[in-house]
Amino acid sequence: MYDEHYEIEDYQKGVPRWCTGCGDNAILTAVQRLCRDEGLLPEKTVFVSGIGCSSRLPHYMNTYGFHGIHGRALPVAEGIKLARPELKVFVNTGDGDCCSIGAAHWIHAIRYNMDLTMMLHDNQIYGLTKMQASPTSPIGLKSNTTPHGSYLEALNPLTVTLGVSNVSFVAQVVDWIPEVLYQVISAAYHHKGFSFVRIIQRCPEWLRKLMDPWLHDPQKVLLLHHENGIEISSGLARTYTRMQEHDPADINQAREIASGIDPIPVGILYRNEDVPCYEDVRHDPRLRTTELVQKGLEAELDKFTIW
Ligand SMILES: Cc1ncc(C[n+]2csc(CCOP(=O)(O)OP(=O)(O)O)c2C)c(N)n1
Ligand code: SF4
Ligand SMILES: [Mg+2]
Repeated sequence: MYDEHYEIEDYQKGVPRWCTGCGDNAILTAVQRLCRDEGLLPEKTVFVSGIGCSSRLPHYMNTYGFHGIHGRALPVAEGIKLARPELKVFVNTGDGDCCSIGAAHWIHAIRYNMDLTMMLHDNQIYGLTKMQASPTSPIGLKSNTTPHGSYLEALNPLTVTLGVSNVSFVAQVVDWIPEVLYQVISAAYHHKGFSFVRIIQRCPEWLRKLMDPWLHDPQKVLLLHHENGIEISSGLARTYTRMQEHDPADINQAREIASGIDPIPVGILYRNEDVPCYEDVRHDPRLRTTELVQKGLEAELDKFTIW
């Protein structure tokens, strides 16, 4: 007998086809590190995605995976979790995949609060289909569908998520601070319930300079710190001096922080461990006693009895 032990290479598969400098590479690295650190069994771990550059992530994981249908990653993941609650299920989705075609599934997934870790790779554009505006594109962005600049204010995925009943975990992070990226994904993984992590992800192919002001000026990042939040190392604190204490239990302050886009708030905005998970409510043993099942079956059969 021996303990199974996995190295990062054991979770790697293939050579990512993302462009050089694409933020998806940083997300993949953080995820593979998490799998190694948590000793996740590849045969008990599933990565589910929709369609988009970001949704290629399951191809690069040596675990189970489901590269699904555009916008439908969440219902697939929910089905997997409901049928096999012992599996660790992750969802990787893009801003088009989640906030546009998949928006209805996103809202209901928050309310169902199933134990899933969701990463929204938000590059503020449709990357795979070559640069169409997405719901999170900034107003005025010139793209193939908005040649004169987009007309609408961007949708804020954080405030939307924080506005839905049963929300239980919301965090935001940027792809270029790997230490925080890892910590936030790890906290999301450890949260029992639906954890929503918005990752501001650079797309150097179509929006090469979009995030440059934030990338080059650490003052444009607001680090959220608290004893129940992420740990801020001395190295991080030297570079990112703009900080705010925020208790992730405080939903009102979370909503206020979430509406800020400059500086970008980074860290855990909200966490509530007490929200029930749908899979637990649904599998409530009190609802499925032998007597109740037998009574139900007899009632059904009685409908066909000829007296
Ligand atoms: C039903 C359907 N409609 C449209 C498409 C075309 N399509 C593929 S990916 C995509 C958008 C991807 O954008 P996003 O989710 O932001 O992912 P990214 O490529 O930026 O990571 C679209 C519109 C499709 N594959 N299926
Ligand atoms: S097009 Fe953008 S999102 Fe897609 S792989 Fe290239 S850099 Fe990444
Ligand atoms: Mg996108």
